[in-house]
Amino acid sequence: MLTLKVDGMSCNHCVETITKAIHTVDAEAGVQVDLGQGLVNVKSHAASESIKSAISDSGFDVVNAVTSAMH
Ligand SMILES: [Cu+2]
Repeated sequence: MLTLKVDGMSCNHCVETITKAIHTVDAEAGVQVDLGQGLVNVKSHAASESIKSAISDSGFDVVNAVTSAMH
């Protein structure tokens, strides 16, 4: 599980945009967004760098990776 702090998310449309962006990297990825805390939880085998760039390419700022699980 990768948890990312992402700036700029404000509504469900943002959630949808980010979810779609992550699914272009890994169609099977599990994405869960906490709008209140600005956190995106991603369950995926894709490289975290690929997920981060997909999110920033969709127009949001990835502040940092809060946690990154071991494989
Ligand atoms: Cu929005």
